[in-house]
Amino acid sequence: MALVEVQVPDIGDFDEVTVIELMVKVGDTVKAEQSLITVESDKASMEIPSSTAGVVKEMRVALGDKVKQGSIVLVVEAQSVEGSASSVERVPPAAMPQAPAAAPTAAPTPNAQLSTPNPASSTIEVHVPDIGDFKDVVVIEVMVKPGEAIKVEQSLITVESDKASMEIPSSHAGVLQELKVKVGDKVNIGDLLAVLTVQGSALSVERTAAPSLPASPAAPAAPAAVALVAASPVAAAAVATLNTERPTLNAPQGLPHASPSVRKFARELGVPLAEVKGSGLKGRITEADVQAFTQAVMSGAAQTKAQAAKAPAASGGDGAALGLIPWPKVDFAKFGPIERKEMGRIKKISGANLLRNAIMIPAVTNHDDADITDLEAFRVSTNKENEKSGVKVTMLAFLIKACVAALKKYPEFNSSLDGDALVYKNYWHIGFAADTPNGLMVPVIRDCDKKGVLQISQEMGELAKKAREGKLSPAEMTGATFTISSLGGIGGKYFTPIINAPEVAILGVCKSTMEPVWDGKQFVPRLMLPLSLTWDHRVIDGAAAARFNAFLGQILSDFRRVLL
Ligand code: CAO
Repeated sequence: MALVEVQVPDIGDFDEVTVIELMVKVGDTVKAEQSLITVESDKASMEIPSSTAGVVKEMRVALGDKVKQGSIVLVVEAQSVEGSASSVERVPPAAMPQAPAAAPTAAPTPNAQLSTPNPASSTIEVHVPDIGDFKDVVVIEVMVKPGEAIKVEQSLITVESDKASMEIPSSHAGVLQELKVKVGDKVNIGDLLAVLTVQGSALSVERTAAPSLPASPAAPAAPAAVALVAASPVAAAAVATLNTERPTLNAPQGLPHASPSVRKFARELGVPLAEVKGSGLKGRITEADVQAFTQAVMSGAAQTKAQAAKAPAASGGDGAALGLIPWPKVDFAKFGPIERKEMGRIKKISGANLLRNAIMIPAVTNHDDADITDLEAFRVSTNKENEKSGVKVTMLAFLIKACVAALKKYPEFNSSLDGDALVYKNYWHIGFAADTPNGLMVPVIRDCDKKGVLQISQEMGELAKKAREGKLSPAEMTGATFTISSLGGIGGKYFTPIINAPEVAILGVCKSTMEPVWDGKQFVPRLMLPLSLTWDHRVIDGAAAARFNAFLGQILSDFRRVLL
């Protein structure tokens, strides 16, 4: 087994590029051509592959180091090389097809074929320059648009292979007349990129070196002379000297800061890289960052911007997906002192659900009053009798039983929409809204048709306690067929509750009050309970809703009807 020092190969005119990612560590087994590190200039990034298979024994570079051709990247104990363990060979990767070709460094040499009489204006075709062994590189960004004035060396597009990305700058100044490529196109050396209109002759504007390009046909005659000129190849070193004020670790402008392989990985997963937070050097996005982002989105802990636009969050998103005008952005601090507090998890989740239900369900609310004078008297006396048992019978428990009777009589209220079909449920699980310090929760009491008021009261007390303590299990919050939201203990007259999809109706209950009710002969004091029934108009008609409320009222005024 021989120890082999793997060096940075010929990377053209890239001089002193920065190590921005270490892709292997001591002890790793590497294959030939496996990427070892990523290096980056201000215009290109590329991965340096190993020419030797073996086990990494020593890393000779660290993040942030500057390297150039011949720098030793690491020492590998080669698997297939004979020799003593102490012998050290220096082996640069044989060929580095991933590296961009050398930039032209020669002084500008006017291309004779460009010669034209000095016309008032001429056009220049800008072609893909010699980019070394890169084949079918993908255009991942177009940085200019037609009509734009282009400066010499201004980047026109960014291209990317699976191992390197680079910006292709223009070698000429002029106005971009036409762009011949778009994002996603694959380009090769010599492909036409753009047509520029230049003032004066093409020669008069040519200031940078013309890269070695295939010979091209001569331009048509003036005034619209067409000259075939290549864009300057990536020429990191050359470009860097023109842009010394730019930090060397910048990603290509406008692109997330990530290596080509990470970008490819993100593309394959459909991850919007611009939304991924980089944990690497200077915020660089690593493969682990992309994985973590994917996991967060899959688990529902995070949303992509596209998802957020489709399913606006509790705050309302920006409404763009609904074709609405943008949500008003106000600097509240302008008007007085403010304090910003992030909403809790439960509020965010319930907010998003409520918003969807409010937007998607054509909901109507019917208000009615139920005479609960006798029922309340019965409840109070029952509680007095049961004082010692510790179980308090609540009005809500009676309401649940009354609702089950009404749901049985009007089964569409206990159904759910499934496409064009209605699913009728032959079980009666009732959810009740519980106000908790963390936000609104809806525990579910199962099989209310089989349980008495006492048992329902008891279960409700236990579930409400669990809800307030944040201890409800998912099973205790799912499966409801109908929901009751009672504000009776707090106050109010009527309100319009939002249906808890996929249920099709919800009953809102407010505080009962003594009211004068006309009995046909006189006004008598009766305890009246305000009911607000919200229903899904796709499933239920107004008449059915009125009947449901009326039936509920009859039961509550004479609870013996539950038995009928
Ligand atoms: N009219 C008048 N008084 C009522 C009443 C009504 N409809 N319902 C209950 N009360 C009274 C009770 O008599 C009791 O009074 P006492 O303490 O004097 O006995 C008090 O209010 C508390 O009632 P309760 O113990 O029976 O509790 P509850 O059934 O009213 O409420 C629960 C339980 C979990 C529903 C409640 O704690 C809660 O969280 N309510 C809020 C629900 C909510 O937020 N809904 C809105 C959702 S939409 O945003």
